[in-house]
Amino acid sequence: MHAKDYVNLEDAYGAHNYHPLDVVIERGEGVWVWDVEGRKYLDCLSAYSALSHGHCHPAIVAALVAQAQKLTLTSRAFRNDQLGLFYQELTALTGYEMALPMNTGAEAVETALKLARKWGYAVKGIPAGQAEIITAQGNFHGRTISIISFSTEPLYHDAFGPFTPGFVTVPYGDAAALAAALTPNTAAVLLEPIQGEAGVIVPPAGYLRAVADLCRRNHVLLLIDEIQTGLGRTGKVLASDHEGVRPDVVILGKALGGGVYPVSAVVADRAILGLFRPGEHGSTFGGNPLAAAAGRAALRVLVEERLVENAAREGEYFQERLAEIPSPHVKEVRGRGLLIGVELHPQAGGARRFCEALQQRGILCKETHEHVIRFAPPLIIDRATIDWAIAPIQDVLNLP
Ligand code: IF1
Repeated sequence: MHAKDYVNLEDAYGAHNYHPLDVVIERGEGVWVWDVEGRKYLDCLSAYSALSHGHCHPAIVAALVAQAQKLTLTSRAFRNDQLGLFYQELTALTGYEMALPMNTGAEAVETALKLARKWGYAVKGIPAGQAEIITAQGNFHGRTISIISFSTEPLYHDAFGPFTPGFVTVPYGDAAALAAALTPNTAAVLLEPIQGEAGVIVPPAGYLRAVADLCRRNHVLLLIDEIQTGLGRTGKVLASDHEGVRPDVVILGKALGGGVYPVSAVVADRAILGLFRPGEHGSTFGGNPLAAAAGRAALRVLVEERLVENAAREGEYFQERLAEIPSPHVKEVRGRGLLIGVELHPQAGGARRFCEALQQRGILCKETHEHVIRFAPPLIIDRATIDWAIAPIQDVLNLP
């Protein structure tokens, strides 16, 4: 079969809820993928940061295969020999006392929202059913009905009412606006430390610190969604670390599964995560032995291969090289570590055509919010590969 045959199959039988590039990938190894016609590409999307360890990392695949040949699933009705070790290693790396495992990022976000509401009623004393959670304009936290209820993106939101109440939205990056939105019924604030989908929006220096101080002074939980920014992506274990902020609750996903399995989790201290009682929350696959083994391998590789440090060093270099490229189309190069956005002027006609041109030159990127090209390669990327990529990127950024 040729690429077109695979495209036709997907278009004939699959829901059209995406508009993918017509590249049909057959194999991945490290930062590289190959399509069904043997063409090689540098993956600069990393499955939206789920592939921070690179494609088919040998140690992670080996851990997955070994576990898959022993025990894959028990449900949480029984215990297994991987979950406790995964908890211990995840809480040690992130510096929290407890963890709750789920599968997708959205499930972990929903878990954090339920936890915040329960804390609001049980600890803060908010009247039943009146808990408010403050979120930011431009947020992206997943696709469930409750999460899109507070999305400010019409495409994600408008067709899916009625919406879940109890959410207040404020401008991102504006601590004063957030302070003004606080009420005695505010249970929590939910933020991304950098807004990924909104176009790699880095908030003003001091914003997260100011929000953390506001939360502490007003007895409000700070929930930080590190699903895309966490686990080394921005050059720190957690993006919140750039501002010395220790959120009350951290939400993880994507790279936590090492690129081989859906693994997400919520981490927090006992005073908060200890509030869940048996039966109040759960998931068929959450914390399964295969997920826990994949998660353990992902954390082990992150530390042993010093991916956080590599993301800091190579991310700074990549961003500098991108910023040096002369181009009539580029408005701004921004980001942290290996989460980089190149914003184009509206006159450039949208980032999609540049991503298609990059594909022709062996680089796979994804546009975000029409005018931004996101560069987020696996954290294992080396200097020589970045140097190789600059010439085709410069060529594309100088298309008419
Ligand atoms: C899509 C982008 C979108 C996330 C943050 C939670 C989730 C995500 C900060 C939910 C997921 C993915 C979802 C995928 C495209 C991608 C994405 F931001 F990464 F670019 F959509 F905004 N918090 N982001 O980024 O995690 O349930 O997907 O495991 O839905 O199109 P999930």
